Amino acid sequence: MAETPNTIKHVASPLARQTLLDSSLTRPVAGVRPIRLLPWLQVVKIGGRAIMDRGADAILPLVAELRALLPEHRMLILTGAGIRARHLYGVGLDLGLPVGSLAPLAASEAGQNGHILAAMLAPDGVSYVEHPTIANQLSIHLAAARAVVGSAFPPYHHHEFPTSRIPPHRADTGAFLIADALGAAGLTIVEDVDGVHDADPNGPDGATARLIRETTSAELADRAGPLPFDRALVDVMATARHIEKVQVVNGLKPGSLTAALRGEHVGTLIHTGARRA
Ligand code: GWN
Ligand code: ATP
Repeated sequence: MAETPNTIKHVASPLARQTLLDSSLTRPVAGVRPIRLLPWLQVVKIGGRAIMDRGADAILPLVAELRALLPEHRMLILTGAGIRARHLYGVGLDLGLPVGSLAPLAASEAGQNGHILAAMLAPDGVSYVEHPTIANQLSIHLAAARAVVGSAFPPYHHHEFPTSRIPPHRADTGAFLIADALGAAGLTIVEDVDGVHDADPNGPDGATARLIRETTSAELADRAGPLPFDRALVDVMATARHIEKVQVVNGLKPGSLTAALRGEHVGTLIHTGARRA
């Protein structure tokens, strides 16, 4: 009787016979640059505390600006969590809740701000879309509308890293991770300050704080002191695959976001670790 070849049982894979733990073995396969899924997409992160918590005075002019940008750009607008999450951290930490319990609760506040912003843009065809929709169905939604709104928080939930008691991966990090994963054209972070300063402009040394017009994620990693975004953003910028620079702009100054999306240098430009192909 002829021998039955058993090759059909094997799936050819360059990674089949080696450990995934040795990067010198995986690099020929895993070291290639990923494709850009949505290269025409502009991601815009709107500060929860910096913009949304200020209410109508800050939100309405920004809504008008976003509305005017719709014919020009296709956007994923992501909102941060703001003051309600800070209150939640206070209560939760007082009770001793672990970071993995706090992360999804804070994330829901970012979602609430997104629902508010999307409601204001509803007459323009803009809707809030859920995390799973952003992950899997963004393209069809952006074929139907020029922009959508979502939560900027990453859904790490109970898997949040226990490196600190406050969730280290918050809205700025989440916005960057999704922008880089989608291979978006850019990320603009909308704050209530003109950009990154050498000290907190609203802190004790605020009077002498100077704007840093251009910097790198490596320089920011070496800089002690607070930043206008989560520190984890600096880490994820270092290993970025697509997003080469991020601009931080002042959303309280009308026209700043528009200028940034047109490629003008109006705030702080931060160069990441990603290199042009
Ligand atoms: O609830 O406002 O998405 O888009 O991180 O998870 O905590 O969830 O646990 O699709 O999946 O509160 O319910 O909530 O903000 O995150 O969402 O209305 O499973 O559309 O159900 O990854 O919105 O919410 O908070 O973003 O950031 O139902 Mo909300 Mo958020 Mo809605 Mo979403 Mo989380 Mo879902 Mo989710 Mo949960
Ligand atoms: P979220 O979206 O998570 O609610 P946010 O982006 O709206 O947050 P903050 O996290 O409060 O807002 O960050 C903005 C604030 O960061 C500024 O108002 C400023 O006072 C402060 N800040 C701290 N350090 C700096 C710095 N080095 N340069 C500029 N601003 C800084």
